[in-house]
Amino acid sequence: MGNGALAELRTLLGNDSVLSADADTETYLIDQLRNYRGRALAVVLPRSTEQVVAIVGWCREHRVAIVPQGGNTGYCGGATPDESGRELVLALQRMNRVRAVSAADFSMTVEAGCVLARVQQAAAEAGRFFPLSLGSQGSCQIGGNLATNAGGVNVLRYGMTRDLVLGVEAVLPDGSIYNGLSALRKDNTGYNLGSLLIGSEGTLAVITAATLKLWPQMRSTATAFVAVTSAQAAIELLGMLRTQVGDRLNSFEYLPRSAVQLACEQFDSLQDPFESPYDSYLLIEISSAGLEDLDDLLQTALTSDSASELILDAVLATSERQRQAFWHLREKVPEAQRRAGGSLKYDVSVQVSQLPAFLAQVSEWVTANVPDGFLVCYGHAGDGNLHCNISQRPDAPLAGFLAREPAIKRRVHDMVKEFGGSISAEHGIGQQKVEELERYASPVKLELMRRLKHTIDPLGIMNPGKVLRS
Ligand code: FAD
Ligand code: 2HG
Ligand code: ZN
Repeated sequence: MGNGALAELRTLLGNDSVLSADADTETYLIDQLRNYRGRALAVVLPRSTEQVVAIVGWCREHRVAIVPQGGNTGYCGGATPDESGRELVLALQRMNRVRAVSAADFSMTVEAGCVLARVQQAAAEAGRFFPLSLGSQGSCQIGGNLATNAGGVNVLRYGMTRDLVLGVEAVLPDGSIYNGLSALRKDNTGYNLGSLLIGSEGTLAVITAATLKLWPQMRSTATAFVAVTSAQAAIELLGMLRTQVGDRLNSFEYLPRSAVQLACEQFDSLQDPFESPYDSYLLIEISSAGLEDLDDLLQTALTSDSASELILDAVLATSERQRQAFWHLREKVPEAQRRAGGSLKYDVSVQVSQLPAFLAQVSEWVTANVPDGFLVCYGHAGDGNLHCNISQRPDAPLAGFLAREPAIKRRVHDMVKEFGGSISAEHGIGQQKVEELERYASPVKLELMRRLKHTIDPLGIMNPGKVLRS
């Protein structure tokens, strides 16, 4: 690649939109977990869909691969270029306009580079609610959320990102613009192409904008931190609550003692809600668009005779401050794990009813086979999604712990398979799980995925080596 080609790109986009000096590109070339580091020809920062079209045209002409990047908070290395130095990182941060909010349609259209927290805020300013909520919402972008089909803490009620999207605008590898932006609630005119792009992790197109579904703003909320007798009790309580509070149940998060203890040890600002330690905790939240006494509803549900048998202790948040404290305790767990040393991460799901048996089996296996680590298996229990993570013991050497990763991964993923679960519940495949997908997905699914990829991206310029082997 000669300097002339890069100069052409600068002419197309303007000098300040093409970064190539090491000091300017550094943060784009490494993932947030610091598992992947790549090199790139340059990082480009388009301001409009038309500029994305120009970049894709340039890439086709020069046979340069594109790595789309949002907030770079992904867990699987999907936004990190390879080590060749020949790929182009296309970062969407400057495409951050809220194009329209329609309170009447309960919809909004936003550019891909809008940070998720900004999307939530714009919806709230219009008296509406956008329910996608993740620990990374201050940095991840809506385009990245679509590209990974992100989950988070409200999936139980509202679904994954795919369920929150009405339409997508994207630039395809041939340079054409697919404009599926629309606030229509019903549209059965052929294949749902937007849905195909959601979850495609930058391997089929650059998502440039999306029309999102909005909901009424919540006016009543109740939040409880609950200690339960076991994971089995947690799932029984989930069933009871769903029948008693119905669709008001947003979040049902599971935390084992190891997660609560780790978070409290690593952050002085965090406090254990209880005086005595318990083995298993839940963070439960219900909300309603109406004015209702939800504290009373939740309290009644948690103190019924059948619920009392499952619950050891419970605290209802009596203020917004206490509610935030419960949520901080939950959302600081990933960072606490990072601060505490090495950790191995497995984002898996099983059917909700199988979660206790799965957890028991993983726990037993880790205790018996990973003496230098301990299980910190927490997450979105209401969706059957556990972050089945293993932290390094403080006195264990890091290198030895990490060296065991391939064997640990194989056993954890085999267990997931035996339970009929998924080896990637919400974080995607990226470059991290390409071989795992090949191993566990059905040949029919893989072949269809390869054919779709080849049809849409015959030159293989969209994020090669991610999701599927290039
Ligand atoms: P990036 O990391 O930049 O990119 C992710 C993938 O999407 C890459 O393959 C990239 O090429 C592609 N991509 C990005 N933008 C575009 C675009 N516009 N067009 C095409 N492709 C694109 N995830 C969850 O699902 N649930 C959680 O609860 C959750 N909690 C988290 C908590 C923390 C503290 C952190 C650090 C991460 C968490 N994540 C969670 C993971 C991550 O935030 C999500 O995967 C998020 O959706 C990634 O968005 P991003 O903008 O950072 O994307
Ligand atoms: C969460 O639910 C995120 O907190 C991160 O998905 C999980 O760090 C992890 O393993
Ligand atoms: Zn999660």
